[in-house]
Amino acid sequence: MSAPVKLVAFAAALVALFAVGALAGGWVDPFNDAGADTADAGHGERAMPMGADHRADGSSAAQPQMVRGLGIEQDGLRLIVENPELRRGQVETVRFRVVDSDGQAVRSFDVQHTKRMHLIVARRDLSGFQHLHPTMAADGTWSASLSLAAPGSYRLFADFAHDGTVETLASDLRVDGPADLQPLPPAQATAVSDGGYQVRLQTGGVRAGQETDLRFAVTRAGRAVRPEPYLGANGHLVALRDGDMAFLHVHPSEHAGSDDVVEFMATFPTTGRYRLFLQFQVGGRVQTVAFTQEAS
Ligand SMILES: [Cu+2]
Repeated sequence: MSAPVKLVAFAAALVALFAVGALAGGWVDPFNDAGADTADAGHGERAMPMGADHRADGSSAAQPQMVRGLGIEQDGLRLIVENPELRRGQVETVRFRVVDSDGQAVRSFDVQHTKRMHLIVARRDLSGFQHLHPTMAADGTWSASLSLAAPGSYRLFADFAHDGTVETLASDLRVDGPADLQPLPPAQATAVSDGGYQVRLQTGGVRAGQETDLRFAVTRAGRAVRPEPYLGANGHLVALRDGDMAFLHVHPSEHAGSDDVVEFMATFPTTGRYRLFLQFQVGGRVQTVAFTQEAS
């Protein structure tokens, strides 16, 4: 072996050792091409494109985010609502877009629960829940018809997945006028949906920070009702925290669909009160029913 070839081999061995060490230490920087400039490895500027490192970091983190929807920005994505002032009782078109860190409208969204965008609206007192599926124009602007019957401050949640990461961004909507704000209803095991179905919530007591099984049984006139498929499951659940409207991560239970019970898993991050909005479909019509849930 000539001297230069030996040197190259030595350098390559060093690079390999470095890579093994980095892997063993659980630290891998995919943007630092170790072969390109070994003298500089680990020093100087390292280009870390916004968002690109998120999944690598997120998957090694202890937990997926337990709450989302507390702000207009997350992971370099920002929600812009074009017309946050709506007139009371009027059917209006609410328009919004999601922009990246360069201010460019995002136009590629992943399908999540059969849709590319889920739009959730609720008043600050956790009343007036709506769940809509807006349509996107070619320029990335989403629009949906929305009517808010009562004055007050509302939260608009854009719930979507982009590049494999689920995001919930939220911004305020306002309807001018004297708001008749409602206290949060007390926790009760049964509630009636807007279409007259009786729903019973079964939990074995909810402890903050522990994953909880939420089982909903639907009946009509005393007979069990099996909901139809809705958004790729047998029901859809949104859970909002009283106080800051944090949007909880909820997912259907693994044994969902095994019987007439609509079942979800959720972790309530803190003690306090939450409002659960369950939607299910019967006879082609979506039913909405709400529960107050306390976590201790
Ligand atoms: Cu939806």
